[in-house]
Amino acid sequence: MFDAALKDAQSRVQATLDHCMSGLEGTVADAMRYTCQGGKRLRAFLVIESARLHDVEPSQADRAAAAIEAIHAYSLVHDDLPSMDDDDLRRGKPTVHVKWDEATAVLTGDALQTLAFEVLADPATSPNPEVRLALISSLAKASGAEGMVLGQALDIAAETAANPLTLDEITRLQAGKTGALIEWSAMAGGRLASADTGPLQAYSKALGLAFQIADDILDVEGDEGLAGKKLQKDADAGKATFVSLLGLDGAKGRAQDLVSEAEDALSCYGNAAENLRAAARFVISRKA
Ligand code: GRG
Repeated sequence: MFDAALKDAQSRVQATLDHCMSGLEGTVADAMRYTCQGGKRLRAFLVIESARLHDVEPSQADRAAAAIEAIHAYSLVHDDLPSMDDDDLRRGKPTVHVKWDEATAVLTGDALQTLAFEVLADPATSPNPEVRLALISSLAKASGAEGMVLGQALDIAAETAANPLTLDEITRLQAGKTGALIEWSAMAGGRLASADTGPLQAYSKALGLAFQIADDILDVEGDEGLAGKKLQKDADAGKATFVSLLGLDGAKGRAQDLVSEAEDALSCYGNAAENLRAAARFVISRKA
């Protein structure tokens, strides 16, 4: 059931992204389309499933899902730049600055970011302007200087810090870098329905942290072929991670506890939230 739902989310968000970029021409547009291929589409899945829980019109959920995947794709293109993580491979393909050049990669990330807000601002995302505004302002906050950008800045600063980060500092860094977009995704369905987003927020806070711990575990134990990116980077750079701070078994135990916490947060939805619970289990068992 979860596999089918994830596949469905993947094809729906791809179709929506293709539609939203269909009128664009030129090199940056080509690089945007290239960047928006592949990936697990976990964030799109969270939007679509949280929207389904609240009986939101599927076409509206698909647009919010496309918006978050566009922001996520922008962050990956910029993160891969030589001035940041300097990666050659992403989703099993050459990164944008390798396939094109750095200027194209910067512009592609910029254009994907603005596309996300354009998609949310369109009445096709919600006929209610208050809902559109709530989606736009919460996404700006989640991706900006209090959210993902803050997390990325803390991560870059950690590379030259005199001492390795503590567990609290790593947790704060990751809550921004990875957690903020995951939280936005899982809360989007509630926002689209103008419903209480409390349970989805509790679920997604635990899920986001479990996702990042699993990413640190994959960095140590994963297979580069399956992951589609270079691994062991954190260890090579001598960076503190959940694995270096908790040990491999400690990190696995903490991730498992967070999955249970995420599952429990959805008790008010009963069986209807089974796909979201399965997503929490998937996050720590994934190989990519
Ligand atoms: C450049 C402002 C700015 C932020 C970059 C997302 C990010 C912040 C950096 C990516 C580096 C990284 C490996 C982060 C750890 C977790 C993460 C976000 C992994 C990639 O997300 P997945 O696994 O990727 O959902 P797919 O390809 O499946 O979409």
